Amino acid sequence: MASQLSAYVTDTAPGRGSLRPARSWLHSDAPSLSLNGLWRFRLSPAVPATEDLAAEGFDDGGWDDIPVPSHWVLQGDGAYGRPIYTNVQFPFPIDPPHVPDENPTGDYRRHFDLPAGWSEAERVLLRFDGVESLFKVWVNGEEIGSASGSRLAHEFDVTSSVRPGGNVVAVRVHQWSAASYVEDQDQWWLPGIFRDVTLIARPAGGIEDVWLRTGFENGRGRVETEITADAAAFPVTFRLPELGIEQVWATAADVAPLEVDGVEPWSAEQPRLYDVTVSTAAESIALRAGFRTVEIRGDRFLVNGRRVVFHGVNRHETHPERGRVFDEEHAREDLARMKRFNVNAIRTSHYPPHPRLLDLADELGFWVVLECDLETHGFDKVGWAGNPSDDPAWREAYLDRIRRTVERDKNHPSIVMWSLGNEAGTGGNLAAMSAWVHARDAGRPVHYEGDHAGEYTDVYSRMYASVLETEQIGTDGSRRPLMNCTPAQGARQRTKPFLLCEYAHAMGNGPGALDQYEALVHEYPRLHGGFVWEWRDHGILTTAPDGTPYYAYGGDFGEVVHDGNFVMDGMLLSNDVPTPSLHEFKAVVQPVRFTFDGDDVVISNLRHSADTSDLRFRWRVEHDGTLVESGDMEVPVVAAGGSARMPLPRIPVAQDAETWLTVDAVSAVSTAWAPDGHVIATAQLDRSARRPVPGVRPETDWRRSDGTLTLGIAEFVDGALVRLAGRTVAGPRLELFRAPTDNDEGASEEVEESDAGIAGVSNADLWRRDGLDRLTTRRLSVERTAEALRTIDKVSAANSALSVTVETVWSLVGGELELRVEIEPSRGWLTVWPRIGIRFDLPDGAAPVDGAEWFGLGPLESYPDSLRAARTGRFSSTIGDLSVDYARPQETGHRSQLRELTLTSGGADVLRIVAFPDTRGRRPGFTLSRHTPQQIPRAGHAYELPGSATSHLIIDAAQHGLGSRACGPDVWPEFALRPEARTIRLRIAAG
Ligand code: IPT
Repeated sequence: MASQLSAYVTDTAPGRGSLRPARSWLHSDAPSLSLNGLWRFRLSPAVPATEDLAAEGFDDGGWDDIPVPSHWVLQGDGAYGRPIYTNVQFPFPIDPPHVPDENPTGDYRRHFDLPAGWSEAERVLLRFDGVESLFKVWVNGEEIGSASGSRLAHEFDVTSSVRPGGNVVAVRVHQWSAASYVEDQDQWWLPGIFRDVTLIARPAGGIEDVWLRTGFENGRGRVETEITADAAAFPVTFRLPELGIEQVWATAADVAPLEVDGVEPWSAEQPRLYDVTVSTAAESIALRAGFRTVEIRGDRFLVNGRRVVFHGVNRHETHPERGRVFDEEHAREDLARMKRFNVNAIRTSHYPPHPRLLDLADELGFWVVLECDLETHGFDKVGWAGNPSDDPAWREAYLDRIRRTVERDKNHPSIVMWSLGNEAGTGGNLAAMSAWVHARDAGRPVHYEGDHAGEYTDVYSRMYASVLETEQIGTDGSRRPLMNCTPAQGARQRTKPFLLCEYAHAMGNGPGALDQYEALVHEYPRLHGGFVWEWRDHGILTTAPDGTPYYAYGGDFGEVVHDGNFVMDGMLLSNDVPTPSLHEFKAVVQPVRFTFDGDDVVISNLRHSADTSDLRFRWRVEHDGTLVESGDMEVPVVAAGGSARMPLPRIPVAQDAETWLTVDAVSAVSTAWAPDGHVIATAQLDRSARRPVPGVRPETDWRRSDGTLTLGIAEFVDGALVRLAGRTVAGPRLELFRAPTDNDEGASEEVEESDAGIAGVSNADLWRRDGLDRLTTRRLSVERTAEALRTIDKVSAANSALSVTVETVWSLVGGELELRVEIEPSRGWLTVWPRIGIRFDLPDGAAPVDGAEWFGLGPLESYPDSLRAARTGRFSSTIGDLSVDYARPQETGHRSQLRELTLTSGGADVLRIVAFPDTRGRRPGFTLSRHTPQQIPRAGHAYELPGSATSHLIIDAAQHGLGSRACGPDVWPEFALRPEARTIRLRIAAG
């Protein structure tokens, strides 16, 4: 018995028993019965020796109740084990196709009544839309069959096992199986029956399957209908009521393509759908047809004859409480949010989502790359030895997976490409999958990134290619061979459309350089954009020992092997809050662009096919961030790909303030995803009159001093600032450290472009090596004049001969307090620096500093390589809202290009700071936080940060860029901060 069990758990055969062939997930009027709900449940830590659950009269009274669909590790508060997160690593020994005896096994049982009238059904099917990872089914004690393919649908024929009245169904689910070797996606392992279970009555004379293959060419629609039904099911009627089409096909031989006049095409921008029914006397199927033709012409990927640019995201199915259990309302809101942030494409990484998601994608409008449930990444560890992708024993399993993928979702106009899977090496089984797709669906190309040499796929795809490499792919030059390709293979790849199936790793604070990638897409038409990795963090809501709720990542559930917070790499936090990177993405890919040219603005419509008739254009003028005038701009309708040159409104220019014009393109109509007035694109124009920066007053009569004095609102003791405007203050002290971002901690080999990093060593390690997080100070001198105080410090770290000289000059200038700090590194610093700043500590007195108002870039944080979402204006925020709750605490909150800052307490002004640009016009940024850069990295989660009674203000002359090195390229050289001399100059006044 035991050996039989283990054979079944480790068999690579995808299913056995009365499994039906894959077919579309259809909306039919044939009767069905949802078996979702409470089931009886028992978890065993290993595969039980018996199949006692199967017996009809088995007493499951001692079992628990569990909801279906769900993952058992997310139920019962730990009673059924905990989630495991690994990226590439297998959480079990690499011993394919075997899995350990310690194989958590969930037994499920439930009763159901066969609805009256079902005895007339020709067939009764039992459908599972998703079970992780291998399961076996019994009905009324009879073994029905087994299947694997966690994110794929399986239908069993249970006709001869069901009976009128009461029935019992039993399911045994194993967490691990041979299938786990080909389901090694970077995500939580979440076992259980996690999608719907449905009993389906199939009527005699029903429609087994239908496929509407639609096209749109030369202004005409076309639909080719493929019907799978018995001959006796005919006649079949095709109806498209909106266009008055009703076509009856008497026999299967009569089924013919229909040419449809007067249709509007489907696109991600204008997702025009037509209701269709396909019916026999016994059954009617409702479909929503979208007319579009997908085509590759040369190195162009076209839909309806026009080039598509993917402004896409990788979307996993993940929810902080439900895991991969689908929630339609949440998914719809998530997709609506994508639309609001200018996302136009989804790659379903790395498996088919719940089938309803594709209905939503059709309806809301996305270009979808639908990916098969396949990844064998863990074989990388053993040099891909034994990789199932090239092992004939696995061929049928691979083919079964792609058939189930394509057949289930083939009716969706949103799907414009099939993807064989992710990170599964390469091999004959992938080529066989591709051949199967080509034979089955000539209407959509095949994608698989791992086909580096382009032997069996239709598009060229890469992940995390640097900006330089991406540019090289766009050109025809063969100066540098393409990665993993011989020159000939590279030449072949360049004949195909290119896309980045993953880029811009959005882990923690970052990524940078989104705008650089976007610029390439418009320069090189072969480049078709890509899919940011990834849409959202996968945090699981749990509680800290003290009861504080938080979003868990790898290691938080005591996993034996795990990959930490690598699962927190989305543009959306686990609690649905968009991070600044999503705002940056929205700004970078905005489909309408503005170019200012003299007194004109050129408005370009970069959309695929929609004109601008759904938009209106607004403008406003601000003086130092205060609104002075606004209006609407009359813009003629601009066709897709076209542009219009419009005169700018008259701009009142202030002499004593900055003058900025802002133009917005906003929706003029409300849509399924945003109300009218929703901003889709923005640009700003600086029309400020030049104003000189006051010169530095030279001081000459410096004399040594004990440094205890008062200068206006500033009080000093022994050369150290102790109070400002009566409030206790410490500082300024040199701050070169930032709490390392996940990108700063990245140690990829890709550093050649930044020329400051070391391959395989993270910048954060170099900073810690150099002691940037533990700087100490030696005061060299304290001097004063009648109205000024000067200190000179040498700042350096233990066991380092490198240093920075800091000259600090406080002075009264016309009664106003001015601070000038000259920062000058010694020779010999080799790495980049995270920041060049000065820090003030403001301990909480009776009225703690708890907010800021500023004129500068905002409203969100920005960094040198992520500035596009930031605009110049006047903003305010509480101290808490200045920081982003990244899953692992790290650098956050930097606001660039500061002009004026007011620190507030309970809404009242406390200190006002004016920041001057330096002599090269560079402006500082600021950060106001409850924690220092040294405290933040000691916490693995926000709840671990100590309570703080101090506010810390850092004024940075400069910050290092963000880059994408957590998984991809380092910071682009232009935005990398090298040690250099800098000046910070501030005027400070009481609030
Ligand atoms: C890439 C994976 O395809 C994706 O699933 C995810 O793990 C991502 O990395 C990192 O978050 S593969 C990697 C080798 C680039």
